[in-house]
Amino acid sequence: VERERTLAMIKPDGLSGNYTEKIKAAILDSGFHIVKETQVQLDAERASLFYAEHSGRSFFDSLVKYITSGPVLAMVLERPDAIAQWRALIGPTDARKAKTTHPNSIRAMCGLDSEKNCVHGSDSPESAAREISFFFGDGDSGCFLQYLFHNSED
Ligand code: YYY
Ligand code: MG
Repeated sequence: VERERTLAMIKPDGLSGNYTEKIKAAILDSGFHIVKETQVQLDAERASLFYAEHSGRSFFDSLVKYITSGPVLAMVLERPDAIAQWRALIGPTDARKAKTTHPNSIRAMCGLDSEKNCVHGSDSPESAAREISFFFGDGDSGCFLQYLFHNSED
């Protein structure tokens, strides 16, 4: 089976709640390799870019506020079928639902509700490629680096 990469992110409540080691243990126990990681503080502009597909949704402003409320830890995970396997490990979007239907999932362990759900996972090969280059790409492909570059010219 071909190896695949996905973008995982521990959200601010996951970091502030000291769940990082538990989440990493679950990742490694499930056969993923952590290929790259970076801890960054997103601002509203970069957070809005990351969640661009949700702009206009009722929860968008609140989501941006939450995801910028503290640093996030982005990781590139690799294993066969990584995208689907990581989605399965984190559980459903609504952490309240996760606690009843997927009690062993990461969102059941450290999430709170449908917004504060402590972790992110790419949902397709296209979003995995976009999200990995958002955090780790260089030059034109990296939104984070592009943003820094943009600002340094002001
Ligand atoms: O991919 P996933 O994170 O499981 O859910 P999405 O439907 O892509 O939504 C992205 C993000 O938006 C979700 O993790 C929390 C937030 N959100 C929300 O605050 N309220 C909702 N009703 C749905 C999503
Ligand atoms: Mg999603």
